[in-house]
Amino acid sequence: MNCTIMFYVVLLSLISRVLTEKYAPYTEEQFQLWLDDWNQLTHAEMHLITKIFWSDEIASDDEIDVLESEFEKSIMLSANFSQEKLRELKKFDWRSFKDSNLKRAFLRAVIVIGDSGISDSQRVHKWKQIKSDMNTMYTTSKIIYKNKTLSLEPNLTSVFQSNRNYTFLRTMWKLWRDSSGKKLAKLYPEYINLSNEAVKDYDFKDYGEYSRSSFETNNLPDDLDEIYSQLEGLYKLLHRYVRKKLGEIYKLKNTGLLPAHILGDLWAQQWHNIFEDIKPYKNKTLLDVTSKMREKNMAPRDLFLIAEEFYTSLGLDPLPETFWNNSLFEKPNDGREVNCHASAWDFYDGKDFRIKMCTTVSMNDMFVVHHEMGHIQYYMNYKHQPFHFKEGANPGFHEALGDLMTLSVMTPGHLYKIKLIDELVEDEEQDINFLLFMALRNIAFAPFSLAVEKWRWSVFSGNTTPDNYNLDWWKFRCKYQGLVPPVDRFQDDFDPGSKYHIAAGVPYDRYFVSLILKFQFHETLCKASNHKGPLFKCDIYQSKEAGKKLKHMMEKGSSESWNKVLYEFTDGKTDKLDPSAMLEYFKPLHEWLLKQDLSENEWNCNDYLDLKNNIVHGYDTNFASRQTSKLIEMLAFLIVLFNIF
Ligand code: X8Z
Ligand code: ZN
Repeated sequence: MNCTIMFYVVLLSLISRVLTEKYAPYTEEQFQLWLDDWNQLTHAEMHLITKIFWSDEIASDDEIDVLESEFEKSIMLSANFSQEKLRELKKFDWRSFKDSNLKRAFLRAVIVIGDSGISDSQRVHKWKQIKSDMNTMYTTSKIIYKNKTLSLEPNLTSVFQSNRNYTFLRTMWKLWRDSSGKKLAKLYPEYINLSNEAVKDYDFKDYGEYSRSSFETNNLPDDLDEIYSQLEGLYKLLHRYVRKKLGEIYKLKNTGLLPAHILGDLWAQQWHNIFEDIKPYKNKTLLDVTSKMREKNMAPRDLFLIAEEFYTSLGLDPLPETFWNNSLFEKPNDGREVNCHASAWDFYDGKDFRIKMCTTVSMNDMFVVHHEMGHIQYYMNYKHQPFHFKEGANPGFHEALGDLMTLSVMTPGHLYKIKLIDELVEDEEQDINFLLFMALRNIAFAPFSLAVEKWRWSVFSGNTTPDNYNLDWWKFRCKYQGLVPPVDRFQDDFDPGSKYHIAAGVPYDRYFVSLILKFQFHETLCKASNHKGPLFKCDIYQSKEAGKKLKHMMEKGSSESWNKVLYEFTDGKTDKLDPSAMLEYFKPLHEWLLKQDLSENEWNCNDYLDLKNNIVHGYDTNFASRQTSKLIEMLAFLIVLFNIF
């Protein structure tokens, strides 16, 4: 051993002895001290890191160069700090704690730093680098079509919203996957290995189990399956209705499945953009108020003002001046490469909260703005909590807050109140139209969100190996959503990486949970605001009672178990995720769909999954080859016939 190494070994053992002794004998009282220390340091650390991340996501190339080294330094600093804290944490015997608040604080701390288990600094660095590279690759992906460069936002998003040319959409669908996901394919296996390595230190089986631990149950996959089984009937009816209508438009064949590129969205995750093409009652008023918003010359910032007004009408606090000064509301047109995926930011100083969004003036974006502002409201309301409780009761609560508002804002009654529709027509046909629009957004989203996370859990657990990444992706998407790709997909394609949350490593189970929760919240708040009549007509606008309940829930952050928070919020109705409010909301549509003349939809994914050759057949290729084989059969029959006579 040479002198320098010797020196570091002695130094490290001294440091570790000092640290070990600082909190010894690892009692409950010592844990409180540990928490106080950790909180103070983490707030400061996270404030700095968030500032760097923010600048990295919106800065110009020159600025990025300057930030790069600061960024490198800070991620290593934070990794070392968390690792040291994780080591200390493991020494406390939390099961023997008497104070339940401290027990909970302990479990929250494990969630916050439980993925800091990689001790080799080069490997930590590699993990952070891969994550950052995948994120950058995705957010800077562009496609070239007929010598024109198209970006995801606003170009491709708008193509899928409004273009109805089957083959053009198919081309765009494939080009996006070639230019985004496929490029990430090589990095993903290493990302998975390192993620798993990062959580092994705290006895999590794999990263999927670690990420599920925020939901405080060992049973999340089964729980979600059980909930979905209650929604599946309605989804399948919706699927059959959509297939019938799109079948008429595009002359689709009757396979029970749908091609994934004609549902108004690049990932077929929410289908409301095709509403106008397939709505049952054609002569009813438009539900999409985009044209009205543009007619009124609205600017992106106006959408934020509308959303803020909704929140303050409930008695919640207005946004601070810093929010308006520091947020990014529009895609810069000075050549900067910003990450356009909408997000809300907490800078952990109790003052600075921001939204980053490349807003376009459209109804769709108006709802995204409400969604993001829900995150900001949560941040503002739990700002007094210690760091480990600065989260939603579970991650689904955080996602549900803003979406909950959109259930009110989208009602024709509300849009009329805020002068985005001129005339309010309320009859059964209009109701069915409206509910279909909402089902295309919400019911269609349930199997998508489940498929995404089921795939990722399968990858983390090793059930899905790199060879089968793409094949299994389509297995899940076909099984849950009844969708197949429009063109053949091969082993070297990596379609999951063409979705932001896979490329950026953002969990997706939270959106499924939030989908269920928001209807439970809506039901409770409608009752609190004295709403009479069907749930789908309820608008909680201006209800101070609803606002009070929300504030109370948000202020708790994650300081209590989500079951307890939900129980209190629903006035003792339930402490569980329960889709019955959602089913109640859609009941009139469900009954209407049952009366329609719709063909059965037992879909058979095996027709499209060629396991032997690791190919997922495209909707059209399969059709063509099936047609050819039918033709050959017919010819053979004719030849035989010809020979006989
Ligand atoms: O990513 C988001 C938000 C930010 S948390 C814009 N959402 C998911 C997605 O876009 O896939 C909201 C709905 C689902
Ligand atoms: Zn969100």
